[in-house]
Amino acid sequence: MSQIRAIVGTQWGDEGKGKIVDFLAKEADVVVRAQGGSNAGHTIEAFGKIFKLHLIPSGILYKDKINIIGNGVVIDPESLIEEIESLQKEGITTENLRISDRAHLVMPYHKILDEEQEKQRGEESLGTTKRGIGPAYTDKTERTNLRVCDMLDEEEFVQKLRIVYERKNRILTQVYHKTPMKFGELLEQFMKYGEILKPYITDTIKLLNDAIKEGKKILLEGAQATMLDLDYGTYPYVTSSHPTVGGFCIGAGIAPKHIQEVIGVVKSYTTRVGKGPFPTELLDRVGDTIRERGKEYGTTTGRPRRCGWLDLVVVRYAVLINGIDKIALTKLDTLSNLPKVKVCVGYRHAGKILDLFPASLKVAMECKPIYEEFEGWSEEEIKKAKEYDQLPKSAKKYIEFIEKETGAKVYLIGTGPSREDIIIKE
Ligand code: 2SA
Ligand code: GDP
Ligand code: MG
Repeated sequence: MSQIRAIVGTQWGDEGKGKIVDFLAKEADVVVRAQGGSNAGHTIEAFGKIFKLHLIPSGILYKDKINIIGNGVVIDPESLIEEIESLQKEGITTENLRISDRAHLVMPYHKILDEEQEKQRGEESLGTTKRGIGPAYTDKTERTNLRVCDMLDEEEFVQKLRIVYERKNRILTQVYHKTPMKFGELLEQFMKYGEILKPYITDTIKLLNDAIKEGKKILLEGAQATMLDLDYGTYPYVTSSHPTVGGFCIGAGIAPKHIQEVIGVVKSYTTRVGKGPFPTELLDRVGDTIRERGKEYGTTTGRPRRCGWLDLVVVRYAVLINGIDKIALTKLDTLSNLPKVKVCVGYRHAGKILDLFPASLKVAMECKPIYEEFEGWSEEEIKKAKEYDQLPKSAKKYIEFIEKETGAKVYLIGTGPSREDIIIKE
């Protein structure tokens, strides 16, 4: 029987999913990205190098694993080709990469629109990555977007581009005062991308379902996270895809019944890049210390990430929505050397206690976290530990508290950025 595991972000992203997927990929045959686009930034430290992946799944460092960019991903071919070339320069083969013929394209105008819409929102901007994600998914749901398969058929591409071209140019020139795009140039550019990417493009739904029939081990790699989900996140401060397990089924083309295990990636504290409510945010020296120690800067944009205490209201909510069985707890080392470590267990709002995340942004902004306090631990103690029992008592207390509060068992513990810095808790 095939084994499918989903790896999902439980907070606002950047929990360390890339590192966890790379670790678990050792035992897998196929790794799949199912949503998002080049807004994602997944970091893996291996062979003494740092790899920053955006569209390519985090199993790519193993040459014997198939890596699929699924139908639910929005692909900016320019960014993908750049990523392929930069991996090849590092000696990583991309022959094992497959791209869904059904995936949607991020067009140059999507990137311009993302940037311009953000500018137009002014104070109300969402803090997007400006990678064209929102406008591309908007066109997908509007049913006017171009897809990967269209790049392989000039006639189809011309016909579909013609439908949107005039209108996009009107918006670009009349609303945003940009220079108009040239039809011929766009066409030539995308035919070239199609030529370069052709060897990778295939029906990944068939590929994946054949792999399931053959009993292969498959990892579904989430990008962004539950609190950025279009439905479950802090709307409108969310991304335009579904970075939750339901979204992975749609975006990969597999039936939910095939998923056996869901692993939620939880950072030992919380970060958020971009705007929106963040009840446990630390706007003081402790927040700055965590940012510097954890190198909390956007992997794609370099933006400083907002930092705060671990919020178990958020993690509990993610456990519920995704059916999380096990937790991969990352960056325990980053939280070292603090005298006290706090964890939010509930919110106080209008005389009530909330233990799940509220729908209303206004309510979320007004929530006051209720904290439990823990003794800290030293980095030296964390770095020395190679097994669970060797971790300092205070850190074990922290971990077991997370298990008790969320109902999910901690399975992996990150003790540093490198591939080897990981403890398996049986
Ligand atoms: P978008 O660009 O439309 O998806 O932005 C909408 C919101 O989603 C957030 N978002 C992210 N949050 C955390 N990490 C992401 N990836 C990069 C990273 C981000 C970076 O790994 O660091 O480099 O800045 C990611 N992608 C999207 C985004 O901040 C908006 O709040
Ligand atoms: P992702 O988007 O969830 O894959 O996370 P990012 O790669 O954007 O951000 C996580 C950052 O933390 C990366 O720089 C990782 O190399 C790093 N990281 C992951 N796990 C650990 C850990 O356990 N300890 C430390 N110190 N760094 C980690
Ligand atoms: Mg990231």
